[in-house]
Amino acid sequence: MSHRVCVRPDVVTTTPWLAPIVWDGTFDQTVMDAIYKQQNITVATTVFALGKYVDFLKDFLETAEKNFFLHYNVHYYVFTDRPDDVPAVTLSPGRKLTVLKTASSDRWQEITLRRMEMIEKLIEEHLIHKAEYIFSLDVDCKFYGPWGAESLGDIVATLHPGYYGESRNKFPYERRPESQAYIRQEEGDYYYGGAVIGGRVDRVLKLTKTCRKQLDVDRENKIEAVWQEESHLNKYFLYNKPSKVLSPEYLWQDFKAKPPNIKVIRFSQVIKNYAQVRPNP
Ligand code: UD2
Repeated sequence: MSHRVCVRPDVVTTTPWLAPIVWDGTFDQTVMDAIYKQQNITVATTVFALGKYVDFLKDFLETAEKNFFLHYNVHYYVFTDRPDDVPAVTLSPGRKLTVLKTASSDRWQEITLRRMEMIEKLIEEHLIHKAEYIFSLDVDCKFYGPWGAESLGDIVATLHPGYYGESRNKFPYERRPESQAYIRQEEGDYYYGGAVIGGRVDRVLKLTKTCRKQLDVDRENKIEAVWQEESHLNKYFLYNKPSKVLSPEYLWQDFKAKPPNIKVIRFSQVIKNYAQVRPNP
């Protein structure tokens, strides 16, 4: 790769605070691996599969084993209320899976937003000295392309595929001042997806702790942000800018056609029947 030419003139590759936005062609995989391989890092990966979402695990894990941090130490942590239904997927050397029995809920909103406190606890009680990096990923997704060390950074956000390139007034931020997730009309940089969060474990601990506290305050005030923990995540990133931003190559949606500026889809939400998989409407 030449270091003199702009390799992706068709997309924005840097945020206004000079964090890289990762697109295919903007990084050299060999250099990335040379940096991180010598550190012998472990990438903890949390995935929640409660209720019928346990059915998404097989494809998620099988495709992860073909694409996600190949030849690195990866430790999956599967939170589920149905441990017996976790599929047996053969893992490559250096890769582990731990099942964590988790209480269910009859509200999907509660399931998605409680991920913050569960990740916070997992890091505090277990991961802080066991892994260097962590990713929290939605389970109703598949890997279609390589995802590796180029995605690592202190604190990593992902552009939501539904809103990248949109103007700020279209972002579905929480607009009620009563919620801790409130963002004013004239604020906000991007709309980030709740499906992919990553970074160094201590930095993700700070993120999950802060969001969990804000969610607690909202709960006391009997208000639930429009997109649950995703709204609080967007508020967090407004004041704590991500050090690296992943392009929608890292969070696509199967129902969307691939535009020319998406050269490779790495991870994508599968098409699901919400009425069938969620515990409540
Ligand atoms: C969006 C976000 C999601 C989350 C949610 C907020 C993207 C692409 N998706 O997706 O990350 O922020 O809005 O409400 O950014 N889950 C279960 N069992 C359930 C319900 C959910 O295990 O019964 C888990 C599962 O890991 C799932 C995740 O929670 O992947 C997110 O839930 P969703 O996929 O139903 O949320 P969705 O599609 O509205």
